[in-house]
Amino acid sequence: QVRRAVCPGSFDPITNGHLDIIARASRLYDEVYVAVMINKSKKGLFEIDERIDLIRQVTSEYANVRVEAFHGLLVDFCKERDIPAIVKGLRAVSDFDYELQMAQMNNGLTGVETLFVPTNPTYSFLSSSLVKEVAAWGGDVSHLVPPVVLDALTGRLRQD
Ligand code: COD
Repeated sequence: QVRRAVCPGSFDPITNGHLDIIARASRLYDEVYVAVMINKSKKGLFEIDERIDLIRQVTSEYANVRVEAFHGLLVDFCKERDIPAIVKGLRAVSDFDYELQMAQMNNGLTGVETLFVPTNPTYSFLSSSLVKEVAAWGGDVSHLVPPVVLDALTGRLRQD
């Protein structure tokens, strides 16, 4: 029996915090899916294909990680691929309330389990939106995202 898990998110763009959770999940499971949510009502800084491309580049050293887009319910993504576990990073108690609601809802829908991994404290204040805001105003985010993501951010923000 292959043990599968999914790390879902928006990843607009992927940060070192996301990457830490994906790397740790890849050591715990045989196959890890990174599921990039397509949200038609919220346009991100990066297109879905760009996000996927960046995630593929920074996870290329993990042979058991695959990256896919999804829309609709996460539980359906899991059901279609026979994935019994969702792995989420917990940054602080502020994440807990909403994450618990989603975990309980998802479990009620299909029985899928959610496992929480405590964030590396180095990244507990880190989110894609803060990275974008700091980078947009010229702040240094080079320690918060992988080098290819930094390049993509710099390129994108220069265009705007
Ligand atoms: N350190 C560690 N982990 C982190 C960090 C960090 N600094 N930052 C983020 N993470 C982890 C968290 O586990 C987080 O949940 C995940 O990475 C993704 O983060 P984001 O910000 O890219 O993505 P979100 O929060 O926008 O993703 C939300 C989901 C896509 C998971 C959620 O909306 C979802 O499942 N949507 C699908 C629709 C659905 O099924 N809805 C019903 C839910 S009950």
